[in-house]
Amino acid sequence: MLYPNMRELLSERFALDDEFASAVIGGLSRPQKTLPCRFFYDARGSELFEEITRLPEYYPTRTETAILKAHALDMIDGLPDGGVLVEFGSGSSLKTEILLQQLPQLCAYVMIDVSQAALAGAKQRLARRFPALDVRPIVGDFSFPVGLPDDLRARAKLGFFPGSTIGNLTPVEAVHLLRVFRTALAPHGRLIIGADLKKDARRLVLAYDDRAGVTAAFNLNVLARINRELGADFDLAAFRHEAIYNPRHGRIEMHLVSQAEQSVSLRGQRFSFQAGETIHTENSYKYSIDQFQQLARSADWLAQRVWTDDNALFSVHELVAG
Ligand code: AVJ
Repeated sequence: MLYPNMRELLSERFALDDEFASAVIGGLSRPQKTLPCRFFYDARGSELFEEITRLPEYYPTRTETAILKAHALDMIDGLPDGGVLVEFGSGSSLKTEILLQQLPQLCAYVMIDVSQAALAGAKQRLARRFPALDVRPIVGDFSFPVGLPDDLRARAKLGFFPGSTIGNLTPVEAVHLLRVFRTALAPHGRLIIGADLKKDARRLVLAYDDRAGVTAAFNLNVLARINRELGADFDLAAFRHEAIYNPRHGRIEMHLVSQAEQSVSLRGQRFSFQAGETIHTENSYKYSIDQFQQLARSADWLAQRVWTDDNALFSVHELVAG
């Protein structure tokens, strides 16, 4: 069957360009300039993110991986033999292997990602490691309702959404996404989802403003991408990375701060910056366990078990469709 999704249908280069261009122009036209954080992940940006996950200051990836390793058996005990594991935004599927190791009777692993290349690479690696596993890649944006393959639709399903990617969304958007997942996993779906925990603001800021400057390079890279792909003339040296904790919203915000009064041209339009004006490039919401369980309830999920590390840095939640 055909999986209806925008990116597959619009995979012509010009159409993707158009989506990128209109999002950038729209974002830079607002009073508080913004850029959607999904545009960080071009080839260079994905490389820089991989580097971030290995930084001493960036605790989420290694902490979540340790939680998954310690509790994988518990996490998958709700999935009967012949069930389906569905991962939203699977990327390289590295964390998934921790669960797959414990799932010998799995019927299929459905991996959904916008990157055809990432899916192909992951499929190859999984074929070697788990030769009996039925791997079903779906190229698509997981934030649109995803139709699962017909033959798997009636199977028991366990969703997997690690990485605290949910934190990039506002709470309203997060509730919407959790509803989309509930529909994709229906009936009787379960979801294992990672969420970064609230903690000391200094520790949070350091995780997003590392000493080696990798996160700064990651943030600035989006301007290089706009220059290259949309022909803009951002002077990268005239912008500075900034990460702040916004306690009112309970989120880390990343900004690019204009170091001088300047203007940038893009597709025949000029965008002016005052000295000190920022482009807001990312939010990363932090939830206490209670807050996250409440968010899940707002999307008609029942919060069941939750696993954390000894230092209460990160949480992995089990949600069951209510
Ligand atoms: C991929 C969304 C989990 O918010 O921590 C890391 C992205 N940005 N450093 C996060 C990110 C800057 C990351 N997520």
